[in-house]
Amino acid sequence: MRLRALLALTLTAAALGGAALAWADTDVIEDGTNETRALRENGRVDIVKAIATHQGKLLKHTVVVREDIDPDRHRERPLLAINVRGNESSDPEFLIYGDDIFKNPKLGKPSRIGPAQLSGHGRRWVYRFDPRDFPDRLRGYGWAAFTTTKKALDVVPNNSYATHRP
Ligand SMILES: [Ca+2]
Ligand SMILES: [Ca+2]
Repeated sequence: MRLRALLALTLTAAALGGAALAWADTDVIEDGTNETRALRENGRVDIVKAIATHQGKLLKHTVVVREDIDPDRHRERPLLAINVRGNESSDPEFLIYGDDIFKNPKLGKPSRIGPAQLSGHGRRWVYRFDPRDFPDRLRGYGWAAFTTTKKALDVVPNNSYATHRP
């Protein structure tokens, strides 16, 4: 009897936890550190964690790296890949970098479709953007954060997109 009660309690807690998460709709993706030599040598581009959440009507994506960033090093800014079509391994249809959202066509160059807001402080970069700036708005979407410099590359999540709902 006691065991059953305990089990019920655990299940309730799990259900509540799930509900709270669904309500907050926050994805937190942890990443390894020092994965490659280049990432070992430059902790400013070694992603530790990537988070997708909301701020009012805006989407907020935070990228935490291993060492304090230097906001003036533009090449070390993280990018966000946004996937709205195709499977987990398909190319992203949109890219967000710095102050801009780009459409990423299969052929040809990316073209700007709207504004993004990037701020950086300590070990965090924070992107804010409006899902209404995307064609057909942005409903459920896959996302991945990545850094890419001459030597280093770090992608989070590693081999797929995380799914987020505005
Ligand atoms: Ca990493
Ligand atoms: Ca795609």
